[in-house]
Order: sequence, then structure tokens, then C-alpha cells
Amino acid sequence: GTYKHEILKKLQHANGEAISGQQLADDFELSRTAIWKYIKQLEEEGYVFETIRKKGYILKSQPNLIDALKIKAALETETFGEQIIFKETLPSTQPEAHQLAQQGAPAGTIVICEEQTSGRGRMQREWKSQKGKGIWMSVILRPNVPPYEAPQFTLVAAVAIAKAIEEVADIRPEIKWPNDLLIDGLKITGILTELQADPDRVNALIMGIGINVNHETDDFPEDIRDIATSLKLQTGKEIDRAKLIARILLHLENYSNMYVESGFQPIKKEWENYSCTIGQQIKVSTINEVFYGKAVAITNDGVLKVQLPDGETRSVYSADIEISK
Ligand code: BTX
Repeated sequence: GTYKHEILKKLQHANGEAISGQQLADDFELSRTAIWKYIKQLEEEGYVFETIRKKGYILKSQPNLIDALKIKAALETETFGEQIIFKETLPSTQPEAHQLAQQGAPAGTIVICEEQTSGRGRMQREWKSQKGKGIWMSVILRPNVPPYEAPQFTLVAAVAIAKAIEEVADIRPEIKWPNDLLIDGLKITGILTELQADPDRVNALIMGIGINVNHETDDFPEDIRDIATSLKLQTGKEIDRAKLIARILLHLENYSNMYVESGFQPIKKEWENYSCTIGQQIKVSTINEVFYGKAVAITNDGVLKVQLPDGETRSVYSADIEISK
């Protein structure tokens, strides 16, 4: 696996220039026949190469699939994504990741699949995960923080994902506190942060990320067609999911390290720039009550401040919100 992955990586970074079989053979200390065999394997997986006599191979196109190899080839991280568990189909990537975390999987381990048959959101709500269209993944984080800080990582992840989407798809999503990304008011991403912890320290955060990427309208089940959208619907372009995943992992690695070192404060400005929540009239639903007010600020600790009609300000740690039009 690793030679194939390294050879692919070289060809991906050649920017349309040919690389000769001899050069690849020299670089990896392999025979030219071995290189040729790896190229054939890659072709079987759907990669298309142009072979130019005396010059070598040019990567012409890549299969629009995600697999561990393709994600790895696109990675720019220190450690995130070193361990990738890729499955065609899973009920949900979350329980799988929980189990791996319990067995000691390192930070940055990801579980990802092409299809979830019972993907879930918060409070056991359903998360629709159409085959081959989206990014359905769970990332294991191991931040050295107390358990009460876990919800902040949802905010950290939202910034990391928003930034990755902006860079790869060239469209700017908005963050709806706490765990949604929207484009044009429609849901493009949901984040589910779950916790494995002792009373005073986090052992692992299992960060579930669902992104609608290459869906056409018909790919969404009817019950969410009016509230959901995909990057393809919004940009008119097919998006390379492996590239987007790699970018998310890069930013997630950076921002979660930043959080552990310095808290939410250095990330807050970026969060606010992406936010569509602050300044809006909102309806807040917590487990205990429903109330209306104006979202006035996010604190340095990532807590939402809501001002009630009577002027009183409340701190909201966890809730669902609706933005009034
Ligand atoms: P949430 O509880 O904030 O949102 C769930 C709600 O979103 C649903 O009740 C439904 O109305 C709507 N919805 C369902 N599917 C979609 C979709 N594909 N696009 C837009 N809206 C939808 C959000 O929860 C957190 C979702 C995390 C999903 C990831 S995927 C990888 C990991 N595995 C897993 O089972 N969950 C996470």
C-alpha cells in the first residue's frame, strides 16, 4: 500500500508535468517493472494516466471515490489522518470511532464511510447519509482539557470546516451556533461532538462530521429537501471529497491545538466572521424551556449571550436555535 500511495502522491503533485518511470524507480529504489505494476493497480482503481513515450506518466484524472489512499495522498497534516478506517457502509461512524478510542487509537484517527444506514444527529435525531455523495466521518481528538470544555470543540470544528469548504469549494458557509454550517440558509454540515471522559479529564472526543457534498436535489430524502443543500447544488461543481477531507483535517489539527494552548479566544474572531447568529433574533430551545431573544455575543469561552426582550442577558451553553427571518 505505501509505495502505491507515495507514487500517487508524487504524480498528484506534478501539476500536469510528466514523471518518468525511471525517476520514480530511482526515487523509491524500485524496479521500473514494479513502478509499472503500481501504475496498473492505480488504473484499476479508476486513476487515468497519460503515458508519454520517453517522458513518463501524467495523472489525468482521479476516481470520484474516497478511500484511505486518496485521502492520505492529499494530507498536509502533522499527525491527523495517519490512521484512516475506511468502510463502504456502516450504520454510523460514531460507534466505530468510540470503540477505537476506547482501544487507544491516537488523536487524529478517522473513521469514514461512503454510506451510513443509521447516521445520527444530536439527541438521536436522524442524519441522512446518501451513498457516495457526502463526507460522513468521525475524528478522534484527545485534547488535554476538562470535560466541561468539550462543547467548545464543536465551535472549533465549525471554524475548521468552514475554512476548508471556503478554500476547496470556493464558497463561504455561515456558522449557525452551535453545530450547523449553512449556505443560503440551508444546512450543508452538521457536527456532533461526543465525549469519553473521567470526572476531571477528557479521554477522547468523538467528533462526528456530516457534509453534503455532491448531492443533486433528488438525492435528498423529501423530508429534508427544503432545509438541506449540497456544495454541488450551491457551486454547480463536483467537489473532490478527498481534498476537502484533507483540508478539514489540517485545520482541525491546527485549531484544536490552538484551543488547547490558548483557549477559544484566538479562534473567536474567525468564528464571528463566519457566524450568521450574532445580531439575530432567535428562538432558543433548551431541554428545559423555550425562549426568544437577540443573540448579542459569543464569549471568550464560547458561550452564547442572548438578550431577552426585558433587557436581561442569558448565557446559553447548549441548545437548538432558530433564526427568525
Ligand atoms: P442535528 O441534531 O443538529 O441535526 C439533525 C437534523 O438535521 C435532522 O433532524 C434533520 O432535520 C436534519 N438533517 C438530517 N440529515 C441531514 C442532511 N444530510 N443534511 C441536512 N440536514 C439534515 C447534526 O445533528 C449533527 C450531524 C452529524 C452527522 C455525522 S455524519 C458522521 C457521524 N456519524 C453519525 O452517525 N453522525 C455524525
